[in-house]
Amino acid sequence: MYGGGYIPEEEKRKQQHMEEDPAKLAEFEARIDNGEKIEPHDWMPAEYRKQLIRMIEQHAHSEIIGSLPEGTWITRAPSFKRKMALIAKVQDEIGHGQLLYNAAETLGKSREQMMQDLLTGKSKYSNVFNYPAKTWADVAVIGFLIDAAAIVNQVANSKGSYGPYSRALERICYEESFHLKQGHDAFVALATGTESQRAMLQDAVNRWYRPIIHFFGPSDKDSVHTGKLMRWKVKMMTNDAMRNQFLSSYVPKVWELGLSFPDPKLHKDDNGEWHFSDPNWDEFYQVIKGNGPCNAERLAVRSWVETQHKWIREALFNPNAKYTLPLS
Ligand code: BYC
Repeated sequence: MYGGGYIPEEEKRKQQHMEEDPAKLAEFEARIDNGEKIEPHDWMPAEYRKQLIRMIEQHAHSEIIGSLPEGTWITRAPSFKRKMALIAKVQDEIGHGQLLYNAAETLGKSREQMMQDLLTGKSKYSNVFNYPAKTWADVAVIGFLIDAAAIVNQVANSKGSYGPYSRALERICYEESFHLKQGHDAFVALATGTESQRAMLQDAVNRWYRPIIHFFGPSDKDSVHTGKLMRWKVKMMTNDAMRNQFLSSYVPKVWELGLSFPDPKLHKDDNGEWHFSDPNWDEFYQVIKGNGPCNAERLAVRSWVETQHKWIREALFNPNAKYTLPLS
């Protein structure tokens, strides 16, 4: 349903051979215009395949790297209830990575290659996970505002044309809605707590504001892929439209709690469009190139896990392995 199979080499060659065929391309685009889903064995242009692999792979990496900032707070959660919720959430995020790697694999790139490209820095993942989670309030901001931003993006992408990606996202969005509730609950608890809890939360909101603005990608005029991706319904909203939807839904909720954003220019005009100060796109490009505050640490952790668990993968994939049957 979500994927989980490779396209045979012969099939891939056949598809690549046919992709120059204008009649095939017209037929493909007519299916997209018609709102049909494209499935792994259907003909698709090589560029559509390439773009999907890029985006789904980045998304999968974001889920597993994204679990690290919150994951470091499991042992330090302020109560048993919060600890249980956080464990479940982090586990869900890893599951999302699993679903998305499956979906990307249906397009012909192996999981081993994807992991390799993550570790060597060839593949990107979301900018936001390269910032530190310094206090418990950061966990509340991630769970509320980053998950909210992710939902805006993922609900839009789930309506897209590639079957395995859109089905995986539908399921992911159900789970993300729970994450958002737990993030909101933790956020409200701090916002309505003691003076020092409110100050801790305000500090976290101040630090995450810019990375969240960056989360939706460069402004439409600087976006490289949006045009093509929207034509083929891989992306269903532009970066600016998603950012605007997020700001409309969530800025008022933060303001209602008496908190602020560190941007005097942040406001909505009469046409419903949000305006904000220049969010320093140089910082964004530095972070996604690997030069953010935590990029090296995130990849070092992932790399350590990959090495530590090598023996498990080898054991699982060893065709000569003898398995011990359970005794009862
Ligand atoms: N971070 O042409 P553009 C989660 C790159 S995890 C890094 O506009 P596009 C969660 C972009 O890749 C959910 N890079 O790109 C998990 C491109 O570079 P390349 C994460 C970014 O694809 C755990 C260049 O900038 N969500 O929620 O049209 C705990 C030009 O951009 C970013 C996804 O992954 C970024 N933020 O649109 C809690 C969603 N933005 O590849 C929560 C899937 C842009 O040419 N992805 N770049 O070298 C998408 O929907 C789209 O790829 C984007 C960007 C809207 C992000």
